[in-house]
Amino acid sequence: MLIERADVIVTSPGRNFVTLKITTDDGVVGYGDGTLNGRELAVASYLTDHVVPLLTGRDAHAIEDTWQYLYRGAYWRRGPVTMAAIAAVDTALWDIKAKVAGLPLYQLLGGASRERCLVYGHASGKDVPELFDSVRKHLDEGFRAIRIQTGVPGLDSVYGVASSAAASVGGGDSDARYDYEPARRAALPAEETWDTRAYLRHVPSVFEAVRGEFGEDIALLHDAHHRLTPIQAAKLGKSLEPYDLFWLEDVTPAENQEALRWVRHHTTTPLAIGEVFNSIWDYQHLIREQLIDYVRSPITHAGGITSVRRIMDYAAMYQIKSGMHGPTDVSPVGLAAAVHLGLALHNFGIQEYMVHSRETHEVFGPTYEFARGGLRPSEEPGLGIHIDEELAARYPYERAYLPVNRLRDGTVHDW
Ligand code: KDG
Ligand code: MG
Repeated sequence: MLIERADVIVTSPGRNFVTLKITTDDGVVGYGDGTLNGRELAVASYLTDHVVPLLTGRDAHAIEDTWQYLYRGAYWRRGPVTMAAIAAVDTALWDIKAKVAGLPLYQLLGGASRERCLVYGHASGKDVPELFDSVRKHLDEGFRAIRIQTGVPGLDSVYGVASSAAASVGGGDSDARYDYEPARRAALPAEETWDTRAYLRHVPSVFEAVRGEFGEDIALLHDAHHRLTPIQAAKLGKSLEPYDLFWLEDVTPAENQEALRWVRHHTTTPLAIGEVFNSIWDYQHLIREQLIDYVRSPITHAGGITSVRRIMDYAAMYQIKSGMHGPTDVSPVGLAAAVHLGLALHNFGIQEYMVHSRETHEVFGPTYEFARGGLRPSEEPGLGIHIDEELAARYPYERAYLPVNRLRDGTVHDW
């Protein structure tokens, strides 16, 4: 079975997505997600100009060979654009293989290791009362694990905390949403002021309040968005120990793997990192030295199912689990792939789940199902995605960016 054609679909139903559609000479269609938030058109061009011309006529079943051909053949190793493009091809080929086999994809990855994938939702609020409303809404919907982010006294806005304006960018049900939309549509990125000392003073009191109100059972998570130095991160981890977090995420800038060693020496709060990583090499020391507890790389940004499964097999040797990135900028195609792999992985930990807008669901037609705090893929062959291309074409790309953080003196800061 040969690849007959590959087409790149760029659509923006509330936010931008890049999807690769591969069609075989037998007429089987597979989809892969290559969305890179704020840099979408770079992946679209990489695919259209440099990858699609190489795919025509290749064996659609030769997934590993195609992965190696695109990775090694590029000469230039790794990088988010390359790895998102390879991810799109790899995922689409797995979708095709499963459709040809007549099986849901997770069956080809080893079959189900659990009934469903535990997910965490995003609760946030400008202040503690608003945060409590958001936590209650998540509990009512059945979430058993919740990420907690709040505004910080003295700061006008904090990334990761929904304001009604930011939430509405996600489209659809703006006033019902307590999560946030990572990118904002605009010609330039928004700029926000950041103050680490104010943040470090405030966060432990928020977790104390949440545990006091909602008890010990819910799994609580927190994302520090790479903003801290190792010693600040160590201090935060220690100060949160009484509140028994499921994980503390991205405490220091991810590119400095050494930093995690310092954090690890000071705190028993579990650590998660890697949503900005795109290959197994980024985890070489973190995993072998057991400096983290959860791997955050999603299928969409780290070379697809083939390579994320490799990372997770390596992690399994050290009891490290998956915690794949799943914001709204990972499309329903990427989330479907994550849920199939997550269902099969022995060392699955948790899956991030920010619910996509109604418009996004209408375009992508995902068939995974949320119930009892977890996601489960449907039993249909392949990934379980049904893209309405006519509808997709009605949502043209719109420029959108993640915000930039500046310290009070104007210096650009990690966000
Ligand atoms: O595109 C980047 C966002 O998706 C990211 O900032 C969200 O940190 C994030 C998370 O954990 O979902
Ligand atoms: Mg994060």
